[in-house]
Amino acid sequence: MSNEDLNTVPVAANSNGEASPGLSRRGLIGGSAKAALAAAAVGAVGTGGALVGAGTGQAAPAAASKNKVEVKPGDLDDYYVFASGGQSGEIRILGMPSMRELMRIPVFNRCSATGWGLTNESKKVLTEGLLPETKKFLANRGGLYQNGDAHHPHMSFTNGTYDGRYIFINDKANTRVARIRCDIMKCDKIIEIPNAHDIHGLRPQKYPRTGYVFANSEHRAPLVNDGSVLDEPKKYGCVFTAIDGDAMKVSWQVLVDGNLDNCDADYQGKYAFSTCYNSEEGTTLADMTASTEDWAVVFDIKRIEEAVKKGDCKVINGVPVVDGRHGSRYTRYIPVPNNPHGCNVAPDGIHVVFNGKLSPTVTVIDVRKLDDLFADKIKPRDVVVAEPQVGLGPLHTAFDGRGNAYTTVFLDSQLVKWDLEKAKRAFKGEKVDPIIQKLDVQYQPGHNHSSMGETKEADGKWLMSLNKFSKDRFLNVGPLKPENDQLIDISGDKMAVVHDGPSFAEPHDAMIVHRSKVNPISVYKRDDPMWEEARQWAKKDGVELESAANVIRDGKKVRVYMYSVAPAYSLEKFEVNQGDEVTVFITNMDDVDDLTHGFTLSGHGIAMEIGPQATASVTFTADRPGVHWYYCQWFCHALHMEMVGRMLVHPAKA
Ligand code: RUQ
Ligand code: CUA
Ligand code: CA
Repeated sequence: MSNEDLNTVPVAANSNGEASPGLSRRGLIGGSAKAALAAAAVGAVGTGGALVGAGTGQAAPAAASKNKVEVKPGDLDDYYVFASGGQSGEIRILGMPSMRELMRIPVFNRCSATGWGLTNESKKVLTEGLLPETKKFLANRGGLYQNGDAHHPHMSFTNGTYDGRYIFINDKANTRVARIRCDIMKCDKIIEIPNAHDIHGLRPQKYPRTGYVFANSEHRAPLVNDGSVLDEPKKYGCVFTAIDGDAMKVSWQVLVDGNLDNCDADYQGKYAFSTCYNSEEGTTLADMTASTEDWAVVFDIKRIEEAVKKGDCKVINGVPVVDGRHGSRYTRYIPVPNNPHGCNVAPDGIHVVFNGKLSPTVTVIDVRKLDDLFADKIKPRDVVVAEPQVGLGPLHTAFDGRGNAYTTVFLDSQLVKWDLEKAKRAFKGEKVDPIIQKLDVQYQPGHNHSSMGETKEADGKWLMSLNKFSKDRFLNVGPLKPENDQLIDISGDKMAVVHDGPSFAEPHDAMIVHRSKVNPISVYKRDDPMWEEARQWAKKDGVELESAANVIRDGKKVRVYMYSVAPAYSLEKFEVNQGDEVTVFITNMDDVDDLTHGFTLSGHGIAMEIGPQATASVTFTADRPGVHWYYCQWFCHALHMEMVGRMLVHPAKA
C-alpha cells in the first residue's frame, strides 16, 4: 500500500467517545499504516524518494522571521538547549538561536577529554548505582558499562516550570537513569532500575516540585530475570517506575499490561501518563502491530503512594511493586489507535496529547475528567476531547502557550501546526479545520521542542525539529550522515525554518530553557561533594590537597598528591615500583574562570580534566618500567607545553 492509499483511507469526522472498542474508523487503518512504515524504512535507506517527495524545501524566507536569529560574535544566546546525544550516551548544550554547540556533558559514555569513565570520581558515579548482579556481571569487564543510549533529557521543576537544579536523562541501552547537576553541568548520580528492561520514556514531576522522576520500561521481560523464565512471553512483565529525584532511589513501581513508550506528568501533581504500543504483548514486529488499537495508561499517584504505604504491593528486588494491570484502582487504560508514541502535556495544564504514529491522528484528553474516570463515573474514552488527523506518522507534539500545537509527522516529513480548541470543536462534530499550517522539514522529524514549551511558561518563540535524516542538506561526509536539528521561528502566524543544524548520533530529544533559569558556577567550590573520597584519603594520609607534593607508600599501593598552578604541577617527578597500584590526586589551585588543567600520563591510557579549584584522581597499575612523562592537555598558559613531570617506574626485581 502506498502513501496515497493511506491518505485516502476514509476517516470518520467524529468519535462519539464510547469506551473500547468504540474507536472511530481511523483506529482501523493499522494494516495500511504498517505498510507505509515499512515503505518508509525502504525509502530511507534507498533513494529516499517517495517519503521525502515533498521535501523540496518550501520554508518561508527568513525575512518572515520575527525573532532575532543572528547572535553576533561576543553576544550571548537567549536559551540553552539541552539535547540528548542519543547513542553517543552524552548530553550536549547548545545556545539558541545561534545553535552553536557550547558544551558536552559525558554521562553514559567514556570521554577522552575529561576522563569521564576513567577518573575515580566518575567511576564512583558510574558504578555505585548499579544492581548487585550487574556489578558481578561487569566485574571482569572493567567494572563499568562503556555505552549508553540517552533519549530524554528533562530539567527538574518547581511549580510547573524549570528550576535549574538538575537534568535527568534515561539510558535505554543499560536501563539506567542519570542526574546532572546544573550548577557545574556534570553528572553526579546514575542508578540502574531494577525489574525494568530498557528505560525509554522519562519525565520529572512538574508540580509541586520534582520530586519524582517517572521512567518507563519499554520492553517486557521476566521481572526476576534469572533464566528461570525464557521463551514464555506470557510470564513477562513491564513496570512504570517512580524515582525520588533528590535521593536518586527508586520509590515504587507499577506493574502494567502491555509495554510503556513515552511518558509525561500533569501540572497538578496527581497523574502521570504513558503511551503503550504493545498492548498485544508480542515479541515481534508483526505481533506488536497486530491490533487496531493500543492504549495510554494513566497513573493515580496518590492512590499508588497509599498502596505502598499500606502494603498493597509486592517487594521485588527491593522495590515495592503495585499491581496496576487492568481492573486495578491505580491505573486507567485509555484506548487509542494502534502504536502511539509521544506523550505531551500542554502548558495549559489541561490537555495531554498522545501521538498516533501508525494512525494519522493525535488523541487529546482533558485531565479535568480523570477524577471521574478513576471514580468509575465515566468510561476511558470519555476523557478524549479531540482526535484530529494531522498527517502520516505523528510522533511528538510541542506547544506555544497560545493554544497551538505542533506535531511532527515522520512519514510526511512535516511539522503540523494545529489549533487545539478547533480540534475540540471538530471532535464535537462542528465543521472546522484545526490544521493551520504544514511545514516541510528535512527530513523525517522525531521529537520537536518549543522554547520553554514543556513548562507553564511556554513562550512561543522557537521550535526545534529534530530530524532523523539530513540526506542532501549538508556536504557529503560519507555513508554515515548527520541528523538535522532545524530551528523554526514560531513567533509569527507562519512557521519558518531559519537554520539547519547538523548533529551526531542522535538527539532524540531536547529541551529549550531560557537562560534566566540556569545559573552555573565558573569555579568549583572546594567543599564540592564530587571528590569526597579524595578528601577522605588525604585526611587518612595527613596531606592537604590544596598544598600537596607527597608520595605516600602503603604496601603495594602508592598515593601521589599534587596540586597545580599554571604552568606547573607541584611534583616535577615521582617514583614508583613496577606493579604498584598508583593513585594520582591533583588539585587545581588556579582560582580563575576558564582555567582548566589536565593530567595525561603517556603510555597508560590516562587523561583527565581538573577544573579550577577542583580535585580529580585516577588509579592505575604502574606495570611499565621506565620513564613516563605526564603533561597538561588543557591549554592553560603560554608555558602550557612545559607543564610536565615524569613518573619513574623501577623495574621489578627478577
Ligand atoms: S522517542 S522519536 Cu526515544 Cu523520544 Cu520519539
Ligand atoms: Cu595546565 Cu595546560
Ligand atoms: Ca500495537
